[in-house]
Amino acid sequence: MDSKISEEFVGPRSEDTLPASAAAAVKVVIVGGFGVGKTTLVGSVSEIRPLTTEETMTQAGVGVDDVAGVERKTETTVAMDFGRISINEQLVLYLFGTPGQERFWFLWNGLFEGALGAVVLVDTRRLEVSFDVIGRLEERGVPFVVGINAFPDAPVHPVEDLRAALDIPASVPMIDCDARDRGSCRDALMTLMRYLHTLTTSTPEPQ
Ligand SMILES: Nc1nc2c(ncn2[C@@H]2O[C@H](COP(=O)(O)OP(=O)(O)O)[C@@H](O)[C@H]2O)c(=O)[nH]1
Ligand SMILES: [Mg+2]
Repeated sequence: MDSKISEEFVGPRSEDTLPASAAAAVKVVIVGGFGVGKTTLVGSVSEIRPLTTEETMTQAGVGVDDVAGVERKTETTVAMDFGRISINEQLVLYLFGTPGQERFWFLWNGLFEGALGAVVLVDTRRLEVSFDVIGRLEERGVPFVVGINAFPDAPVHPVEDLRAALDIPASVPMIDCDARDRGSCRDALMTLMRYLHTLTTSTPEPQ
């Protein structure tokens, strides 16, 4: 990442400066259907002012974006969210939130380039909005973990029921996650990092 570019985006804040010890930068993508909390998550954990391309939803989205269950949502992400979090002195994650709406899927190619993994956010009131996104990650072979975002009026299901409903393999971590809570989002990202680590250290299945 060109630091000059991010300075332009975020302005001169002292925490924008990466520690000299930062040795590894990892790209992580935050995905999920419309209104599941992607922009909220990036905003909660980012140590730089997140870049977001949130726009007031216009008439153009009427009948195209499914707002059932998120009627109070008045803004939508038109291109992406971008943030940064330092996991420790050496490891920095760059977070890219991708729009869930199908009409933005052409952006996926660019956004997934070089990404090591993804966090899929789901809203238990509307699981179906994340189905397609999960299918696309599986097609591309992008490793992911699932964050079950806690909306107050959302039905609580045992995680194994959610796993079955979303058809998520037993090996893929599923965790509770409150997109508004920094610690909770950080835990979700740590779960992804640990999962990626197990994938690189586990022996491949015999062919
Ligand atoms: N109660 C609650 N509301 C949330 C949570 N995450 C997001 N929201 C709200 O849900 C709406 C959609 O979130 P947003 O981050 O814009 O979704 P996106 O379309 O996935 O980027 C916003 O009004 C958020 O304030 C959460 O964990 N709990
Ligand atoms: Mg958004």
